[in-house]
Amino acid sequence: MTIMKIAGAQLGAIQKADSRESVVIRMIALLDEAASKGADMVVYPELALTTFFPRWYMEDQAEIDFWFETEMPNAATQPLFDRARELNIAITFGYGEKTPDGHYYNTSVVTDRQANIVGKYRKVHLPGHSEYDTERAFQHLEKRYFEPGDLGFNVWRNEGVIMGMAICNDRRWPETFRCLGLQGVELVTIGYNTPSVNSQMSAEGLEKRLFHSDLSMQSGAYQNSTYVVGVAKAGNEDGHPLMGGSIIVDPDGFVLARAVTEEDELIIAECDFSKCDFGKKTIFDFERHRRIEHYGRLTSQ
Ligand code: CDT
Repeated sequence: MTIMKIAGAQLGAIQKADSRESVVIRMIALLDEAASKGADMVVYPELALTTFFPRWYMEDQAEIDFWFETEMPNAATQPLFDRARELNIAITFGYGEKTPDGHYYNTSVVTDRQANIVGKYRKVHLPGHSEYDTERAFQHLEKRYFEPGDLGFNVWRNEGVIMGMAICNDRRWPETFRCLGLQGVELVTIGYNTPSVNSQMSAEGLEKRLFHSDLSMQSGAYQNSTYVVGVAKAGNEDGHPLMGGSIIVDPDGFVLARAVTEEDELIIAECDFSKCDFGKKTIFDFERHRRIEHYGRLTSQ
């Protein structure tokens, strides 16, 4: 039976001019707060080290490369890894990854409590567009700067728990959760940067956007009998608002903790992973109840 205290470290806005070093100081402050509350693991957002740069249209490759990390840990993030090791806390966070052979991904990593990277995920569902779109109120150029992840949806047994990762838009797709659920996942960690307004529908407000975020993560948790921790980068980044709404969800789909600000904010909950067993053995016993002979369309079109 594994019980872990899991914290979500929501980050407030990161401006374009903010250095990675200044963000890491904020991440360490949240890590210290998590330690003081007895956390075993801290979950940070998508692209945690920088502003949400895909909102900016860029053509110059050197300018684009500035936003990507070529190794992890690196000089800027080593203090975060060092502090996590000192505090004996596992962490997961997202960043732009440029590989040695020149591929670009929206990536997250997870560590064990000794700060060893034990898992890596590259975002599969890239929203937005690849060329400048004059019809939108603002740009969302993930398809320009990233390739779809090439690693698939994997799980890792880390600190006694079966963990999987997803990134932002992935949370809106039941396939994400089911791929992880089929591997017995008990904890899905998700970082996100979600604009507070819809660039293509100005009438869509924050309330609906928060609802859709909750709906996606609560249903993913319930339908796969897993904990889900979704953590935002929030606040006003250079005039562009990102919503908060970070939550920790239990395997019944109930919200155990919720962020109430759009700033740096820690949420925390005790997660008893034995609570994943009941759903996995009963209503969501995939082996007994799924009818895969009728699911062919899911992968053929
Ligand atoms: N970062 C990210 O994936 N954000 C998207 C916004 C989609 S709008 C083009 C999200 O699903 O929250």
